[in-house]
Amino acid sequence: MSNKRALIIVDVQNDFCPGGTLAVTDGDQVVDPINRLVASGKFDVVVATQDWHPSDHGSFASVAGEDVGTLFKLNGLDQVAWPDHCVQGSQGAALRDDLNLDKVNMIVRKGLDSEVDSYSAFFDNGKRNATGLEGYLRDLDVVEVFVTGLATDYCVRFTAEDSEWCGFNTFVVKDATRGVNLNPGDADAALEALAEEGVVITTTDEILNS
Ligand code: VGL
Ligand code: ZN
Repeated sequence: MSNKRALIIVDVQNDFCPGGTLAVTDGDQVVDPINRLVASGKFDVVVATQDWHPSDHGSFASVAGEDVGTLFKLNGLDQVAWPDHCVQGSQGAALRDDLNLDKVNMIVRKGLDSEVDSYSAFFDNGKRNATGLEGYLRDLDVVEVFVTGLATDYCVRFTAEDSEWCGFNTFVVKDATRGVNLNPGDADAALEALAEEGVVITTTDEILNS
């Protein structure tokens, strides 16, 4: 069985880029390295994810009656109150149109259940439901998973942690991610935590030159 490699492009959506409702600083800067990775031919499988919320999603500050950025409990789970973002079918939820989607094999939509947030491409935040991505990658004999996209401190982090938990050899491509940084340093702290958990932090150049 060969060591297949998957590239996961997390939530490179308009709302997480400058001009969006939950804009990540320089979020659009991940597109170029991701396109270079896609074009490199070094990945057997390419998966893109979309945060895909109903307009009454429980993580929205407007729905929860909380101020944006505050921490509250959503069905027993810690939850940050976010601005409305990535509402199903909206322009904000669309993938960036400069992202090269030609080689994308599968698109995972997550966060559809109003009652629970879903940062990871694999499971919701309570690990109650799976998206099917784990089985999809296993069926294709994927061994290595490379995670890119937005945001380092939320969906990239949770996706990488779950990938590692599923037993895939997991990498985060640092320069192909950007963080929300609700608190200064959150993105760097996320990368440090991931490294301690066994995720390899790498760069686009390192991959392209290997
Ligand atoms: C994300 C906050 C809320 C992300 C999604 O893609 O990192 N962050 N929903
Ligand atoms: Zn969301």
